Amino acid sequence: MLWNDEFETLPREAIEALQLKRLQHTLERVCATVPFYKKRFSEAGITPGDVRSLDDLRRLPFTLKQDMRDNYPYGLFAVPLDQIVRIHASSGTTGKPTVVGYTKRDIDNWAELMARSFAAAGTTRGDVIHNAYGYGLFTGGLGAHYGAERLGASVIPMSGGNTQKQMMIMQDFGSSVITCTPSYSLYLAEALKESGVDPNALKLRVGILGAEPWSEEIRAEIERNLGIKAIDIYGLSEIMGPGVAIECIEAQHGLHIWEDHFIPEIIDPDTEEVLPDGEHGELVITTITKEGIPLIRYRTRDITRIIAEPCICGRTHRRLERMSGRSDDMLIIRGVNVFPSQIESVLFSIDGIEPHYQLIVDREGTLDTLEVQVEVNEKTFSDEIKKLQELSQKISRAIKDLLGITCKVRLVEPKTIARSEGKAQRVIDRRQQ
Ligand code: DLL
Repeated sequence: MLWNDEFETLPREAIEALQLKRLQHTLERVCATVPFYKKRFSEAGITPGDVRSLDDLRRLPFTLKQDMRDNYPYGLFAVPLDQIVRIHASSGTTGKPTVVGYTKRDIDNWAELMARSFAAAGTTRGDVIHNAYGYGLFTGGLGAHYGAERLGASVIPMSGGNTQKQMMIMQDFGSSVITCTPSYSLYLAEALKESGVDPNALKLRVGILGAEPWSEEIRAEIERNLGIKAIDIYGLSEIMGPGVAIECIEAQHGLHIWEDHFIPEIIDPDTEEVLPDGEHGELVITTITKEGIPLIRYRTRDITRIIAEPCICGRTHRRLERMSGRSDDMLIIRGVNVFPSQIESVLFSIDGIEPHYQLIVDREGTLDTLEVQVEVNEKTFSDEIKKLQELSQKISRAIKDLLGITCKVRLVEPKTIARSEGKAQRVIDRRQQ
């Protein structure tokens, strides 16, 4: 179902004309209001006036996550704080997370695009939307919430966790749509089974799942175990939050990226060359309607390709293929974004251990697990068991404090972790995608 017939079916030339107009306006604005962009553009020898076609976009410099950290917290905002009505931040980092701010109009556009996304996923105002994305600094909860309200559906603001209660509400309130991560939906399916509830007896019919990588195999399992249609939704806090792109229920193949608000490009992550439609590479997004924190050529690090062929649903916005990975080492563990370097900094702040470690990420049942294997030095190794236990508890507590995730710590003898001659293999990800 279309939510906004006019914009969702704009002919290609009209989308591109709108994109160019909005891009030019955004460039003028960021150069006038954000010193970072003014400097970057002048270093690159380009002014907003030089951008006369969409092809000229490739002449502009990229924006990186590091740029957001360097300008923490508000340095990239394009409006004064009194025009910002909401602040979110990316999960998984303390110290310097990436911070984003929304004006009233940004929140309005986000709600609109999420409503559009819900409609594309085949949901309507008649649905009871059980929103199990986390509410808080993470964009999932509030992003889906505002969109579900804009759609006119009945939204249950569940947030994450407390699976027993989720199951009770789901049965008693007649939830027909669930919004959560794919892994949590599998966990719920398992929990329902264990408590003897037949998912087919529930009203549940659609899952709008995202915030972490998943696969066609996992989709099949979710659809089978919960008796629902599972729809892939993509987004990132830097660009807006959930609702940047979503699959339509008609095709369930490729995620329509809302091109009247975002311009996608695919680049080779090494050479930074723009690749033609259809080729795999890193997704780069330019926002063209955002007021609070517009981003120019933001490198998402997500790997995908653009599907330019028309879609059976009639929407004219191009599609992104399901994300197949990342071009950096960021891991997503139970929905939390984790960089191995963050764990490394915890390890290195603790006495008695060597700078050799390995992170083993796995999946037990449907939940991600993290084991941190770290070498202790000779002196520590000869300590009594109790001391070693204290040490491993100290490490796991420090990781929990920093990242909010529980992990298992295994202290190993000196020189047992394989040394490598090239890049160290710090991460072993055994989760099957
Ligand atoms: O995860 C926003 C979101 C919330 C999207 C709810 C969908 C649903 P961040 O916490 O900033 O924002 O994490 C963004 O998560 O760059 C991807 O690497 C990954 N990601 C998000 N959606 C998908 C997806 C939210 N459908 C990062 N498939 C992104 C694969 C995804 N990866």
